[in-house]
Amino acid sequence: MHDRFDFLKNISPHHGEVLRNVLSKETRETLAAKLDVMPNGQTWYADIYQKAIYGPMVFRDPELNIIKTIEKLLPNYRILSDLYLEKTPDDQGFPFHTDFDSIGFMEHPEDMLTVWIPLTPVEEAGSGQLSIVMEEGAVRLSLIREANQLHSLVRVVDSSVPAHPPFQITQQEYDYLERTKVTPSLDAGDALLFCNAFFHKSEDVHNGKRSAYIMRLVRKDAKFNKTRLLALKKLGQNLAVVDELLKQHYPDAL
Ligand SMILES: O=C(O)CCC(=O)C(=O)O
Ligand SMILES: [Fe+2]
Repeated sequence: MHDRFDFLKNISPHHGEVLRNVLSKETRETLAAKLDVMPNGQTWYADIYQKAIYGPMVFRDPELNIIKTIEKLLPNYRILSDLYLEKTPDDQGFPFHTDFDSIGFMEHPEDMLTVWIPLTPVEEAGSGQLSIVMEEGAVRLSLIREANQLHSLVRVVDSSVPAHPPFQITQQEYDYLERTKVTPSLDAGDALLFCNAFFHKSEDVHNGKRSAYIMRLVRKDAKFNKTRLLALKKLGQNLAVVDELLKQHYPDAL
């Protein structure tokens, strides 16, 4: 039967999936306690969110059993990095964006998959949900943005590459994204899977605090791009992961 979203399955097979109760109450509480005592990150994320820890790497903590939990749900993927974001009414959060100015090191960026897990329920407007795009037109627009980010990274290490005019979105395109976006309702511990190459945005928080634990997954057979890994290293982005990948795949480049 014809499926309206066949095109999505071919680019990113899990984009838009919602998995219920991925992290139990007990795991969430243990995780939250560990993240609570970690200091706020020193990156620009901390200017945007009340608390933002870039790469706490807590998924490796054996007490949480997160690696096994994810392995069961997504056997073709492995967790590469994580991120913790607390958002309050004072934090604007991210408007529509794609993620490759900080994690643009994949040879096939569309293979990267985020597992976004709210630790507080995000069930209605004002609770800090995450919106994604699923319409083919919106997804293709995302890929123009992605190509733009990857091109900029190549330029960081190869100045002979001419600059491209900055990516800009028109009001019509913005209205289209707003009109067609999908905003799933999630309980604490549920997970939204989305492809980092496609536009997504965080919605407003009206009261209190929304917290989310976010994991970046790659396919187990993923290939990494040397030029862009070196560019991210030069920019100082995501160094824990970038250094690990360089050491593993391109030790000669170090
Ligand atoms: O949780 C948020 O507010 C934004 C998350 C996001 O943009 C991401 O995980 O890439
Ligand atoms: Fe993002």
